[in-house]
Amino acid sequence: MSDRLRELAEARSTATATTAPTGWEPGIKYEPDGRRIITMPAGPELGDESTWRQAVESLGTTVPDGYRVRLVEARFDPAAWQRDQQGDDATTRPVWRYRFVVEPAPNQVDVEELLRAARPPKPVSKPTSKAAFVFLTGDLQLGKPDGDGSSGTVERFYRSLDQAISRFKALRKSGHAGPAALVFAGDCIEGTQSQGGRLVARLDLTLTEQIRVYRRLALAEIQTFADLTDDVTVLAVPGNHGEAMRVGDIMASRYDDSWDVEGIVQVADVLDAKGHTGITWMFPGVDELHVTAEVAGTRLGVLHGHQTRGKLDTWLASKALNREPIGTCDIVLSGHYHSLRIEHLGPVTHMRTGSLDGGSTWWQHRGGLASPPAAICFTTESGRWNNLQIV
Ligand SMILES: [Mn+2]
Repeated sequence: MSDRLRELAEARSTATATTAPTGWEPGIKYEPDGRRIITMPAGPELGDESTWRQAVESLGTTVPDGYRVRLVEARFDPAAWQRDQQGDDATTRPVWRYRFVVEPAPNQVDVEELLRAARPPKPVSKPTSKAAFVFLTGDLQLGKPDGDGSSGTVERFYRSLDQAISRFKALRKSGHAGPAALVFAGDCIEGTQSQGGRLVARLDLTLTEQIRVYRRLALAEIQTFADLTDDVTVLAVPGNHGEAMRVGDIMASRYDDSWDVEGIVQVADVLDAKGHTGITWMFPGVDELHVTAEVAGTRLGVLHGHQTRGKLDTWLASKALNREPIGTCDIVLSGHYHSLRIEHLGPVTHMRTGSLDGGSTWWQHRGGLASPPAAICFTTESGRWNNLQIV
């Protein structure tokens, strides 16, 4: 690299083109929009992108923070007249001419960046308890502007996550928790499909921004727990707001075609690529809306809740009658209604998380009550639960 740099510096300081084709006169042109077009003097061939900046700066211009150097044109001249030093005879030799633009760098948000944010697994100490710590969040509706909007939602999520992590650390230390189950109960983004698409006029994040923020929040959560225990199960289900496509305000795709799930699948892919092969990922099957998993000997069922139309008990009874696994769960976890509920339905415990969004202006105008935000954590083993905390 230093050789390359020296070569570049020398070329800039000693070689001066005696003639330049029209339009290739060396110089810096300042554009009204802040960009600079830089036409380099003839010189040797430049290397990759890393050499462009030095080449441009050798002309005495600087590349400000947040700007990039982009190559816009290169031209090879096989027999240009060159004079190496003042007073020397000019000779012909092959040269390159380059034109660069110095311009604001776009905000690059891509999988590469996500991969850099993701870390390989760390060694963790052996758990002292078989009981699993469960952390349930839902209804972030990222992109929804109501109340303090998406920025408030992100603050609330991190506050709940921090409390959950502190709780998990304390329970682990005191021998009351080992594995972790992280549950995403749906409606994590506001989406663009609900309410006949009318909500797009109010969004404070675009659809891709909603998904990007969601997957980064999920990455922060899952990675933090994966740093603390080598036994992590992640469960995610579709909500109504996460539906990928509606036509005429009715779901027009498969039931599993959901951004609520896809956001977590993206995190799964990234963490897999980073070597986190020990995480168990539980997503609904084809055309399914709910998921079940056995965690520490407890049968957990997760659904968003919109499919029950407010009658979870009869919905579960039908599932039991139909001999579907969620009808025989010990604990059922849900969201959707934006208000906390913990209830016994016979032998089953139903825990419904509150929302983490900024409230609902629509609901309040209808005379609805605004419940406090909430996420839930508890421990479970062999069908029973303990250590419930609202965070
Ligand atoms: Mn919902």
